[in-house]
Amino acid sequence: MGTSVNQTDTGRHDPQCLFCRIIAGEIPSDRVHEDERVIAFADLHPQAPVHMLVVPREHRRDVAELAEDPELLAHITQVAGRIAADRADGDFRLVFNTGPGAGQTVFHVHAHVLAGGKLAEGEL
Ligand code: D5M
Repeated sequence: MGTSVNQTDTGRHDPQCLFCRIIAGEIPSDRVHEDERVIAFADLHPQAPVHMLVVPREHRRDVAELAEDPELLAHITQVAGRIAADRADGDFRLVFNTGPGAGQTVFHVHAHVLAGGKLAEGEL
């Protein structure tokens, strides 16, 4: 109902969301992969030699919400593996910060793909 352009509630696109704006091409990013369901781009503050974010095109808040679409979640893990194989030795760490207490700062779900060296344990 209504004509609001803010479609957060539909789970599709939020014009206020940083990653929705990157997906729409309104904010530049260093894209390394894109397909019908996800895009992947370089993290602005890399924590590893290879640090990419895999982001579904549809706006969903976090991985708990993403779990409603297991195929999409599986697709994200496959894209992450391909990035690690193409850009590093195939080993990778996949991190979904979920909630402010866990360090999530952008509330459009994204998988951090960290690869390209011996990864230290600790905070992302
Ligand atoms: O991760 C959010 C991540 O998003 C954090 O590692 C920085 C990154 N970031 C923020 N702005 C940009 C832009 N414009 N391009 C690329 N990467 C960006 P979180 O898990 O939510 O803390």
